[in-house]
Amino acid sequence: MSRAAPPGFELRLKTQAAAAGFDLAGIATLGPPETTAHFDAWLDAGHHGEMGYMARGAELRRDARRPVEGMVSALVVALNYGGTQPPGPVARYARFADYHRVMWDKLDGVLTWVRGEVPDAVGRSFVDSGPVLERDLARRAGLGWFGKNTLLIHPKLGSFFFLGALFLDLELEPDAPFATDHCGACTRCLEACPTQAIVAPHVVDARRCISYLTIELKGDHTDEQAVMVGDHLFGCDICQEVCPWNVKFSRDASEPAFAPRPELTEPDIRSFGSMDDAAFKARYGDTPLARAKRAGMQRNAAAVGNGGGVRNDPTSSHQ
Ligand code: B12
Ligand code: SF4
Repeated sequence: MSRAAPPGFELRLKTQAAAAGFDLAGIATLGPPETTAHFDAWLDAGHHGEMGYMARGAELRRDARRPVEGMVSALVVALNYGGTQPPGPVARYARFADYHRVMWDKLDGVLTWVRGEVPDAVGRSFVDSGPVLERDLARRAGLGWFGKNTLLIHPKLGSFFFLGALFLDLELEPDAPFATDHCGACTRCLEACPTQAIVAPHVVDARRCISYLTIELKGDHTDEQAVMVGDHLFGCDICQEVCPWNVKFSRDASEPAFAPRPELTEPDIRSFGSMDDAAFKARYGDTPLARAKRAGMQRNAAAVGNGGGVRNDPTSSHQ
């Protein structure tokens, strides 16, 4: 059973989120996403590739009240991870320890505060971890618009941030959804993507996306996929790097846990070939690279080593 929150609770909740270090915070009412039709079309087109979990969790994603019974509102947050770093073979979000724990700990801290205010309140944190269309929720909470590269963009922060949500069984006054779209006639991200993965504005075919090919795809690369990977070892930021909103508004991360590690900013790509499981775990076990596992990283390193392609220089033709 959901219940009402005390007067003025919403503002104090967002103040707590800011105190926890989140850069953006807003409140949304849980319910069917406004973008369900886009999600369904994406699935129907097979754009999810081998990410079976996207199709399996589809029914839950079609209504944000379904993943956890009794939840009616969400505090939606964003945490900047720093778009100011130079390009490199590892995407910026993966150059430090895995972000999920950092976000969960902060959200847990906010939930502890909530329980101080409403003692029997129930909450559940989501960080890229559940069957939730996080960008839909974030736009509804007022955090930004859907860029044509599909990233959620905030007009004063760009898009180099993680999203997370604290679902609550409290009835909260929602913030106004982010109503405007600031992409205008720009198409830089579509043009810059070296694999043409943005098949239409707002639509990424994951099967062509370097991020998918180096992180989510299991098994070997086909020759064509190895060429598409180019010199990307893990993830890809090109469609964000070229975005004028990032060029102008990206800032250094203030979260100490997001300080880039040398072995991830300038990795020794050849070292992956001879690495055993124990060495991989010791070096990368607490980082996002663990998701691809040693075998996936060796596959990626081989694709890079074969000179699969030349990195697009996003600054050469678009600035
Ligand atoms: C699956 C997934 C991927 C897949 C598919 C990406 C994709 N575009 O769908 C792959 C592996 C390729 C991927 C890559 C990346 N990802 Co990812 N990913 C997800 C995940 C788990 C689900 C996304 C999803 O639901 N996709 C389905 C499609 C249909 O949804 P969508 O693209 O988000 O589109 C929504 C809207 O744009 C809108 N929409 C769709 N079509 C249209 C058309 C119009 C006209 C309009 C107006 C709207 C609209 O409706 C959709 C549904 O709400 C989310 C976490 C989560 N649970 O939400 C993280 C998430 C989206 N990823 C994230 C990140 C950081 C990345 C990378 C930058 C990582 C990297 N550096 O390599 C890249 C970016 C590549 C890109 N351009 O998307 C962040 C994005 C933060 C942000 N600022 O937006 C998220 C939110 C994780 C997090 N919690 O922080 N990702
Ligand atoms: S590069 Fe241009 S079109 Fe793409 S997301 Fe940024 S503003 Fe929108």
